[in-house]
Amino acid sequence: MIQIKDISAREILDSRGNPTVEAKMICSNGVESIASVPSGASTGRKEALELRDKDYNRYNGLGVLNAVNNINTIIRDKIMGCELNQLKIDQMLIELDGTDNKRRLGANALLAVSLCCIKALAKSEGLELYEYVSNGKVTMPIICVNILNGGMHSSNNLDIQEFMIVPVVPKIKEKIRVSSEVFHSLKKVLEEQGLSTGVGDEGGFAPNLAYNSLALDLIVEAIKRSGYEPGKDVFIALDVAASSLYNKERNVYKIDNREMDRDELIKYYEMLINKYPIISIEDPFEESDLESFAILTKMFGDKIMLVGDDVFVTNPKYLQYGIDVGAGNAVLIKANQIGTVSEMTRTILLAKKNNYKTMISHRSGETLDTFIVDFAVGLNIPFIKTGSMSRGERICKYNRLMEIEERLSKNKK
Ligand code: 2PG
Ligand code: MG
Repeated sequence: MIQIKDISAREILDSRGNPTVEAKMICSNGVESIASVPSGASTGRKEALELRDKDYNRYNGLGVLNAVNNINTIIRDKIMGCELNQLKIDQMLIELDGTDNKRRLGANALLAVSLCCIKALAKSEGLELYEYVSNGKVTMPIICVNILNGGMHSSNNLDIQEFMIVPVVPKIKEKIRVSSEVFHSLKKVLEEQGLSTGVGDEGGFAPNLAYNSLALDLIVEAIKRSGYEPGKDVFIALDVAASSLYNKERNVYKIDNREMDRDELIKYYEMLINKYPIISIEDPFEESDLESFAILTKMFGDKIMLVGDDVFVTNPKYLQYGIDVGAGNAVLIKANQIGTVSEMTRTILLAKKNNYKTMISHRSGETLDTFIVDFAVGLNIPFIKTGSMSRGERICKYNRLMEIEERLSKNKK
């Protein structure tokens, strides 16, 4: 039996320069593993709690010393000497925390430990992480590449948070090449129009534009300029992150400086879907409005993917509510929304059982940890979104995807 010999944590910085948790585990067989936890900006209200110190003398209150300390004391005391077993350790963490949203120890503390566990298990068997989590079958995912940033991920005037391109050429290497080419074409298109080519939190360009759908025109132009056909070689996916556009008092959404009620917003989506090669829309309504989400799914669910992020928060309970009323046909998977690998896996299984597609996702605040890529491949998650074709914390995921593809093709020979 492999035992956990030690676990320790430290405060590191994420890609926005904010503190986050890194943990290191040492096992009785000499295996060591390290994991770090990403952090969101447009978070769902029902996400597991990311424990922040709220000590405004440090990092504007965003320090994670309490979460780190929870690993170094409470969690360490509990799991030292325990069997290295994912389900058992995750269950122990959940019980040790004892709250419904991980607010005592922090989902950031729990996830760091849970990830160390699964990485240590893989290493102990001499396997890559994607091999370890796989049940024998592996799939290279379709990539959704966020080349234009708005919403809470940049300080420009775009309301829609993510404008992603989805190349459908075979092979990851080709998908990444096409994405990079379109990204660079988009830069030229923006430059020609005197628009900013500075990037947002996820590495996509973040220009001010006269209206949101102009972003789609520019992207279509960039796809064509790169020699590809929009709607054939390259499609478009959006994350509206509509909770951040919603005015609760007035029950309206604000897009292009215009207030829209639910029906107007549905018409707006209908226009976008008819005019542009859109294959996926994430969080089209604010996170508690399952009814509107279900209406949109009924209208367009057989044509495009309707992905729930803030509305389901990778939680089987909330996903089940959605399934019951037919809201969405896909779920975004973010491990830190729920806090442990086992719970994340449960959500994936529930989605698969109910024919909901899954898309694994980075967070807008990222680290160099590439675990989402290995989970995508090993758990056969058909879609991954992990940012733009710039910024090291995004690129390392694409490089890992190419590395895995190379490994898999060598294995076949
Ligand atoms: C999202 C994510 C990732 P954040 O809304 O899907 O792109 O953003 O990490 O800020 O929640
Ligand atoms: Mg989202």
